[in-house]
Amino acid sequence: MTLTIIGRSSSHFTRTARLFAHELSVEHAFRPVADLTSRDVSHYAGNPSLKIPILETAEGPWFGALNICRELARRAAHVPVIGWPELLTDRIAVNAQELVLQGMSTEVSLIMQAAAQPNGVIARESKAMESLLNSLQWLDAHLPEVRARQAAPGALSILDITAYCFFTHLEFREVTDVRPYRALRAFCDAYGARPAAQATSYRFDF
Ligand SMILES: N[C@@H](CCC(=O)N[C@@H](CS)C(=O)NCC(=O)O)C(=O)O
Repeated sequence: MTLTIIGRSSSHFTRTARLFAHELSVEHAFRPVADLTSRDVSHYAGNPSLKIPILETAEGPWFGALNICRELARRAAHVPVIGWPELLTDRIAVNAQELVLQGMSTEVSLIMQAAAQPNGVIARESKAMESLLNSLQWLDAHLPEVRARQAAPGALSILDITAYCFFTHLEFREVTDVRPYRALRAFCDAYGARPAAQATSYRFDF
């Protein structure tokens, strides 16, 4: 059975898994979920949380972007040095990873809440938005120093991948004006040159 990533080309958690698969040259298919408001578990390859991405394998589904990355690494023929979140020990680096993953989840909540409103507008005055903007400011100030002090320079870093997928998604979904975050922009411009980033650019599947 072909490995299949189920998700959406417009989803940052899906892109994390797909970008990682490309980096590791793991052959896989991609199947988009048509409607993220669906409450039918079968539309999410059996994921009871009704979330994407899912990795479909002969043994069954794997739920969640980072679990998928770990399973892809176990199946890859050649595995580079990988900067997994649990290997980060520096306080600023682990805080950066936390803020990126939490920011991705906060963004999902804002977008899903907006989709449930008749006007479809993102709640810009909400605490969730303030959390997101505070986190972006913090990341803009700290990500460059974290990246400069990486324990394993040149490793395929989950912090880099998730930060890239997170920040570029804010721009893609027009969640906020990203122009003030110059360090994050510079990082994404450089990271976006990677073939795996270019092969997974955001778009709406339907
Ligand atoms: N913990 C999950 C979170 C995945 C997630 O929030 N995915 C979003 C799309 S990027 C989703 O399924 N949204 C639909 C919803 O929240 O109902 C992971 O790490 O993959």
